[in-house]
Amino acid sequence: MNSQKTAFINYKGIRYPKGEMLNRSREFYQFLDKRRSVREFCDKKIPKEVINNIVMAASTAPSGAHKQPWTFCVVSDPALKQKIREAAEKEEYENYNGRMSEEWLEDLEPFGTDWQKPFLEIAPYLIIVFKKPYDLVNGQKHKNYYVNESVGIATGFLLTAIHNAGLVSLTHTPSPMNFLHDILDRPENERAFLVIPVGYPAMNATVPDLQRKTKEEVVVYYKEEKAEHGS
Ligand code: IYR
Repeated sequence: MNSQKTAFINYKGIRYPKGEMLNRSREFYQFLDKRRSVREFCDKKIPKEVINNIVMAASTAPSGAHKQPWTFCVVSDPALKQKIREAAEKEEYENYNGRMSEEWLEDLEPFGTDWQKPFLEIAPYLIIVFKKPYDLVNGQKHKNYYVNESVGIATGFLLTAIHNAGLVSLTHTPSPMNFLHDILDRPENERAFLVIPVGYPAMNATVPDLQRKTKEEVVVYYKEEKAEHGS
């Protein structure tokens, strides 16, 4: 067994006075509430350093046993984007013409999606998130833990970082997406998880007029038996 001891270092977190805490929590909620998934991008360039910061922000996510079981593949090459679009549309054509159930197609109607995915070429960057069910160290397999949860959280951080930079994104799920493994020449221990086009919205971009669930619909508070002491 390879049991290495990790040293513990002091950590105080970042503290705010109560009023500031309240303001920050409200403002952050209001800020995140402005995020929308966007399907119409413009091709305006974005500095690579911004993308790098966004990806590294995602990689700060917690993960099972701190294995960080993810790889973020960043694609801006037009030829590669075209290849990805063509392969994705081939799968999506099949999905929209027989592979998806009537109920699913009906559920998607409000979003106006179809098999065509022009955003895969128009957005200046595609970030393809890969998950790693196991690590390969000198040809040996080392299992990772809670991989979907970990990579899901990292993707949440990624979307938040994109929004924070004043950019927009889409969580795109061509299905099946194993074609990405081959096109991007990934190692055997990686599986495509999500495709995330990143950019500015198109000049006349629109999004569906959706409502988010209310507090009553998403939160359950449990009454305290006794008043809390010393808080
Ligand atoms: N992957 C398809 C279908 C699709 C599925 C869901 I669930 C969505 O929320 C949106 C689309 C596509 O990308 O069109």
